[in-house]
Amino acid sequence: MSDRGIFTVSFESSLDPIEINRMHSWTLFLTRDGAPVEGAELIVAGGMPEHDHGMPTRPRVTAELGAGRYLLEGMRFHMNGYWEVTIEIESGPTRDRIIIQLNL
Ligand SMILES: [Cu+2]
Repeated sequence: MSDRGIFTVSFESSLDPIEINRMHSWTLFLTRDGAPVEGAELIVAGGMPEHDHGMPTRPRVTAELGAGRYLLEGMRFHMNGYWEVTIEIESGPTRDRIIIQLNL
């Protein structure tokens, strides 16, 4: 659930489980009030807050797959530990943010 409670985001990784130092992609699924959201702008950044560093790559949404699904490429985590992946969401006039927490 996003910070303001407007959107939900779930993800599916092309690598499951996620392996350290392997480039992979995610498919993000964006909904609002239970319905898929199309045409949104998603800006993704990640990092390890406890280590004060970001990701070694700059992941980007490269394709909209329809039905609220978005292809996120360039995912790579280079350390084990606690990561946060932050997704800034812009859909029409509505903005919100969601943080996905990962223990790798
Ligand atoms: Cu680290």
